[in-house]
Amino acid sequence: MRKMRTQSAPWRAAAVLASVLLVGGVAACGNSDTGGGGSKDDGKITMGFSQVGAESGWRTANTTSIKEAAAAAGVELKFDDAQQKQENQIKAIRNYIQQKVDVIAFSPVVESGWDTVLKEAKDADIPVILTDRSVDSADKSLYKTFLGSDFVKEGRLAGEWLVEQKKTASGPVNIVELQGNTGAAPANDRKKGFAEAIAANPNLKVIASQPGDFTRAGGKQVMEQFLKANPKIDVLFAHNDDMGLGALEAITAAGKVPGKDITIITVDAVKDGMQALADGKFNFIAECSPLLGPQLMDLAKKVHAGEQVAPRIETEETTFTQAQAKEALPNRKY
Ligand code: GZL
Repeated sequence: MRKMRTQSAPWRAAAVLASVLLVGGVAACGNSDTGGGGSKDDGKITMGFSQVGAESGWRTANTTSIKEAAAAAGVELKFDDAQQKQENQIKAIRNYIQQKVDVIAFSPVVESGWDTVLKEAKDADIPVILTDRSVDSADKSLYKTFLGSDFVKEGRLAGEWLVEQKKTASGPVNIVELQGNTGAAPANDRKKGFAEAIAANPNLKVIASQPGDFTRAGGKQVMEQFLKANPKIDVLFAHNDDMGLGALEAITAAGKVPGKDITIITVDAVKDGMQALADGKFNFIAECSPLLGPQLMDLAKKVHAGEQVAPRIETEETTFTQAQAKEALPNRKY
């Protein structure tokens, strides 16, 4: 049997280091052969998530839901806040492709301009899930599924409630509208649904409609302009609670009573909005649930495993009057 040559200590250390690096290298190569690249041997999947920003109470609740659900599901989450800029989301998605994550999920800040980067993800064999907001890409193979709300329905429910409330109005009912950020799916679709619904009563007229970017500051600033330019405003339709809450400050500062002098309808039903509704400052809210985290993690595991998933998964939502808000508030999760 050949006598093993004992090596000196430095040579032995070098040999150990070389073997460790070799094994490590094989493991890394092995990972890159598993398609997504992010999978660890422990079976955990890695998700790269690009979030719109932190513009509203809804967004904060949505981020919390995603982070908590990832932890509960054992999904390794890489999270990026795009500060409401599409170029930041595109940069984050490209980073996730470079890092070879297993799944990419994101809430597109606007509907258009995604085809190039989504094609890069497809070419890298990384499945993409759209959550909350959708894109207008004609090529539906660029993403596996959409998980979120029907924004047109939310706008329609808001409009239908107003039509019912104003069915006995004899003269014009002047409506001002605070839109979400320009080009965003919820802004485009809520505007569409609301307009379709109020067409039932020709007395209902949108006399001004501007973006308030889904923020309280934006809602306050634009409402101040509306109040200066329009002596008679009967209704405010805000695409989210936060812009409605910002508008409250402007309405009160103008010496008007919100919820009475000006009927206020919003969307989301976050806690602060529901409190304003229960307090009589808002009149109606169409719910938009931010609690998408658990469903998103289930979908991520399915698409990573190559399972077929439905192309569109809509969340269950309802609406609230002032009385219903008083009743629901104690049990609201967000
Ligand atoms: C809707 C979501 C919207 C919320 C706003 O799903 O994209 O963005 O309605 C949020 O509060 O800013």
